[in-house]
Amino acid sequence: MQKLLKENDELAQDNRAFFKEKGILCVNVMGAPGSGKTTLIMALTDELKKRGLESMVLEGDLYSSLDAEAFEQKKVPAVQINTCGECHLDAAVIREGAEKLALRRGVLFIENVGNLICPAEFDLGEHVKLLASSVPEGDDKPFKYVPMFSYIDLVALTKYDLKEAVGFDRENFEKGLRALSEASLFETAIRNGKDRGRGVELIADFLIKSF
Ligand SMILES: Nc1nc2c(ncn2[C@@H]2O[C@H](COP(=O)(O)OP(=O)(O)O)[C@@H](O)[C@H]2O)c(=O)[nH]1
Ligand SMILES: [Mg+2]
Repeated sequence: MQKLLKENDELAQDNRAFFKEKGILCVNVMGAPGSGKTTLIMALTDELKKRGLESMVLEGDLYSSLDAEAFEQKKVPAVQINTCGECHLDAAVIREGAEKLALRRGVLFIENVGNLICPAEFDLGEHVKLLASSVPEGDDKPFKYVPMFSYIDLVALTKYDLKEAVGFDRENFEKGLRALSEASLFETAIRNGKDRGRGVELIADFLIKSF
C-alpha cells in the first residue's frame, strides 16, 4: 500500500505541474454520495462563466455516465471515468482522462467517487481540495471522518436550506472542523439550479484567488 501511495504521489506532483503549465486550476471535489457535488460544480461553472472563466470536468463514478452527460448538455466539456467498483480516483486515471479533454485555460473540476474515506488518501495533482458536506448528513461528520476533514482546503456546507428541517447544529460542526483544519467554510443552498445564498459566489472568489 505504501509503495502504491508513493507512486501515486509522484504522478500527482507531475499532474500538478502539467495543469499549472497549461493555466489550469484543478479542483478535487469530494463528498458522500448525494452530498451535492454535481449540483455545486454546475453552479460554479455558471458563476465562473459569468466572470469569463471556462470550466472542464472529469467525472468519477463507479459505473454510470449520467453526470458527465449532464455537463455535456450544458456545453461544459466532460470526460467520464468509471472506476468499476474502486472507491476513489488516482493520479494515473486523472492524467489519462485529462488528456482526452481539449484542455484550455480555466478550471478543471474533478468529481471524485462519492466516499468520505478512500479519496482522502489519494493526491490527484489538484491545487484545491473541496469537500461537499451536506447538512442532512449531520453535524457530527468532522468528528467521525477525521482524515477527510483534515485533508481539505475548502468545505461547502451544502443543502443549507434544509438546516431547520434536519436540526443541523452548525456550532457543533464548526467545533469538529476547527479541531482538525483551517479550511474555509461556505454555506450553499441550491435548489432548481438557483443559489439562495452567497456561497457559490464566495467559492468562485476563493478559486479565482487560488490561481
Ligand atoms: N435542498 C437542496 N437539495 C440539493 C442541494 N444540492 C443538491 N441537492 C439535491 O441533492 C441530490 C443529490 O445531488 P447531486 O448533486 O447529484 O449529489 P452528488 O451525488 O454528490 O453529485 C439531488 O436531488 C439535488 O437536487 C441543495 O443545496 N439543497
Ligand atoms: Mg454526482
